[in-house]
Amino acid sequence: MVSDQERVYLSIGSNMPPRVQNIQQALAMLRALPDVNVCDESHWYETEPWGNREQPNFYNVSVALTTTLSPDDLLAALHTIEQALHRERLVHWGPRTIDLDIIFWGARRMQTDTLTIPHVQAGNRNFVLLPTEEITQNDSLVGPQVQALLAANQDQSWIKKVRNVSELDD
Ligand code: PH2
Ligand code: MG
Ligand code: MG
Repeated sequence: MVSDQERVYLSIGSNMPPRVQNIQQALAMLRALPDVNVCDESHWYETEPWGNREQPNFYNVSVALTTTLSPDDLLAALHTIEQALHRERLVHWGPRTIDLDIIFWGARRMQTDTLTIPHVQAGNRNFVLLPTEEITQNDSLVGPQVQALLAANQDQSWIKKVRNVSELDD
C-alpha cells in the first residue's frame, strides 16, 4: 500500500428494485462526501439472501475508503445516505433498498451500542468476505484479518461475480 493511512471497508447491498440504481446512487453519494476518499471498489456480485432466505437475491459490492471522520460520524453519514435512498427498517435481515455497513477499519477493534468493528457477522458471510478479499490484497492491516476469517468461514451460500453491471436486471 502506498499510503499507510488505515483503510476502511464497507459492504453495500440492495435487494429491492431498482437495485442497480440504489447501489450506484449510494456509491455516488459516498464519493461526494467531503471527508471521504473512496480508493477501491470490488466487482459487484449477485448473492443468495443470507439469514432470512425467503427474499429476493441481493447485489453486493465492497468498497475501500480513507476518511478523517470518526467511526460514529462515518456511521451517521452512511445512515444519511440510506435514508436518502428510502431505506425503511422493517424486518431484521429482511429486504432493503440499500444497506451500507462498516466491516473493517484498519486494525481497529471497537464495540459500542451502535457500532462493532470488525462487523460481528463478517466472518460468516461470503457476500462480505469474497468481495472484500479482492480489494484487501495490499492492505497489511486488513488483508490478514480477511484471510483468517476466510480460512474459518463455513458459509455455504452462493455468490456470483457480475461481469458487466450495465447488463444487470433491477
Ligand atoms: N444483508 C443482510 C442480510 N442478508 N444477504 C445478502 N446476500 N446480502 C446482504 O447484503 C444481506 C443479506 C442484512 O444486512
Ligand atoms: Mg447489513
Ligand atoms: Mg446495516
